Amino acid sequence: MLRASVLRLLGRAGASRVSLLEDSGPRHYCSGSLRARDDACDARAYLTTPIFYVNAAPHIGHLYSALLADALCRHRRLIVPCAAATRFSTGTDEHGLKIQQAAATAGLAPTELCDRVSSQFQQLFREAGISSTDFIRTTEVRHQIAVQHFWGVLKTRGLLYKGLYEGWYCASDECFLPEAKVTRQPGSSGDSCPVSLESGHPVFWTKEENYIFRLSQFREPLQRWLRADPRAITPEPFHHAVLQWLEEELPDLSVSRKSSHLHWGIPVPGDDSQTIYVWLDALVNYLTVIGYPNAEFKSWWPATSHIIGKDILKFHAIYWPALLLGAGMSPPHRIYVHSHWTVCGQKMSKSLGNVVDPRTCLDRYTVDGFRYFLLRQGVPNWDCDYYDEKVVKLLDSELADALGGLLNRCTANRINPSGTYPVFCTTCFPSEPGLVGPSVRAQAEDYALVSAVATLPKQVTDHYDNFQIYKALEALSSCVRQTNGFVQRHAPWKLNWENPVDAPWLGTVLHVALECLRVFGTLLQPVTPSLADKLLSRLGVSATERSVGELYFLPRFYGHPCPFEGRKLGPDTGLLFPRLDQSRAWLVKAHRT
Ligand code: ME8
Repeated sequence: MLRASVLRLLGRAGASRVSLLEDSGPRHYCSGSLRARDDACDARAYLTTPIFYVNAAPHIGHLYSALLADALCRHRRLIVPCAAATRFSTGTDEHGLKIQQAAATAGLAPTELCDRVSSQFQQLFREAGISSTDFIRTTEVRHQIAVQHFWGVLKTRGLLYKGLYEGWYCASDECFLPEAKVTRQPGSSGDSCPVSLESGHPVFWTKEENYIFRLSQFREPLQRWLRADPRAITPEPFHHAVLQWLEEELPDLSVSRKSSHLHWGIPVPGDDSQTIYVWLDALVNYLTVIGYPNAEFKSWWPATSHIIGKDILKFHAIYWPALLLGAGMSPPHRIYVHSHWTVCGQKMSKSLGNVVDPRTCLDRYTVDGFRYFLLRQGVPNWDCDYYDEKVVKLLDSELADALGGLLNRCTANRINPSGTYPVFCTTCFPSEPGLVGPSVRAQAEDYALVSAVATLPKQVTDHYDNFQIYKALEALSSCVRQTNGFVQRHAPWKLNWENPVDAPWLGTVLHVALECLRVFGTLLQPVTPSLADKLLSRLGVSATERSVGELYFLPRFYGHPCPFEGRKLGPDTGLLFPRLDQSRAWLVKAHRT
């Protein structure tokens, strides 16, 4: 049996199955058993990031998209532990006028530029622990086959015609713009230059004969799709925005360019004088990865979730579903949309020279530290601002002090000399709140802590489901604070193992805190995989005991045996996360330069 809420998270396949999280047994049990691996393998989900342009090196915005997808994917794997059930693709978008021009400016052949920058993306994602199963480059032969096949299907279905296209084109955004979306800005020589109202990038007038897709036919089908599935585009404000766009007229879309202007792309089948529009080419990558046009792709489509930035919403929420419908296929299951990172209040751009290099950040803050920062601070609904001090402050307070400090308090030799998971005493901490007696030591706040941590896995899953990973981390961080409060309240360092009155309660306090840490470690795996591994290994939690299905928080409280009780802790491998503010020489230096 699988949890419906979880299946809903990332894929349509299997979504009708029964939920264990929702129908689990004891109230505080965060999960039931999740052992039906064959079933799990049937519940397929396919996650994608955008494929990134290779005109410039990756920045933190690209890494953020990949991290969101990675965290969703890793969280899903915690719940559906069958490796074959989840597919996760990323890649590079290598064709089009933008790349053709960037290569010319750099004095490189387009293939050289593509190889160089694509490998920078691959290296960054490897270093950042992005657990993708596929990396696609649109210059691969398999992709050309898929795009030309897809084109052929549209053609056969009568959805492409030749016509004269006249209008504005923005090479930076690779899109056509109506007059209403163009404004004027003073250029370098004082003359007025037409630019895109949305992106501010220059546009130029184009007039040529192209192939045109009958996009206008799809306005109503798109409206029906979105109205029938209010979560198709998540979070909701983006869903709403797309429906608003669909209120307006939807003109047909030019889907090819003259090869004499654009040679760097995939030729239109049977007409070498035209090159396929780069967005049609790019969007089909999602099908290429899963084997299209071979029938195998049907086992992953449409159980697909696209993770994208808000800048490319129109392409994914209007053009792509319309193209799919045109080709006789379903729209993707979900489109998860996030906003942008700005830097010190400004849009990140090469010309402003404020692009933040993600590899420097991974070096400075560690892979886990920077992953945690981006996912904890990034809010999909709004733009977020980046500056170095914010990273240091967050990581020092939440990872080094709160979480690392808590682990240290419960495992340090001085307080836990036997180096074990101590025994939980049901007399000191009875499952019934409000009991009084000479041995009862638990207080009302302690019951509140148990309840908060018991419900945390479900809360976290719900936040992932709603693409609000930062809220999952906020809830987790609040539970860490509560657990520190619990330890502080009972001051185990003032209790004595030698004293028969103190000892059962001392063991219980440590047991509860270690149980909380086990939940935190398990739930942090999608965000900070190495740190979570270090934490769980220190607690003596084996590799097979780390899925959400194996959590069983504080079973002794509910009258069940606890497999950890009395178990030796794992080896002490040093601080969980060393404070950063001690080693801030680079930060001070960075500000002086
Ligand atoms: O648009 N903050 O590629 P691209 C957060 N090739 N995320 C950001 C960001 C920022 N400041 N800047 C970029 C393309 N991103 C096309 C996509 S998909 C079939 C083709 C992220 O290199 C975000 O995900 O311009 C955004 O949508 C994407 O990078 C755009 O990357």
